[in-house]
Amino acid sequence: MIRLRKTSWKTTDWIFCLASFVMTASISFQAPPGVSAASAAAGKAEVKIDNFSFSPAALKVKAGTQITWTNGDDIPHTVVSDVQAFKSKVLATGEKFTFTADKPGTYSYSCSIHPNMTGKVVVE
Ligand SMILES: [Cu+2]
Repeated sequence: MIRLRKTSWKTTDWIFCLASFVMTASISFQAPPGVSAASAAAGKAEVKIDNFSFSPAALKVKAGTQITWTNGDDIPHTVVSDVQAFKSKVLATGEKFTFTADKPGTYSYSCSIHPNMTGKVVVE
């Protein structure tokens, strides 16, 4: 009798413990990823430089977005706005250039080494 009661208490304790762990885990797993995923999507954009072209060639972002160009070519390139709103140094293979697009407008840019390489950023 005593042993049976003890066993049933243990089982209840174990289930309660497991249930509270699952609840705590699901709460702590739900909140942070949802928040960070949303802010990452709104705040950052990527442009790849590959095979003598910018990809995407035309990028539309919201004001305040941080844009990163990465040179994936074996050849050095630059990222220079037509009106000098931004200007990178010469980027070697794998190097990055970052510009935070604060002001709305259309920014045409090119590679100063290869002027036929052009791109456009539209900031809303
Ligand atoms: Cu270039």
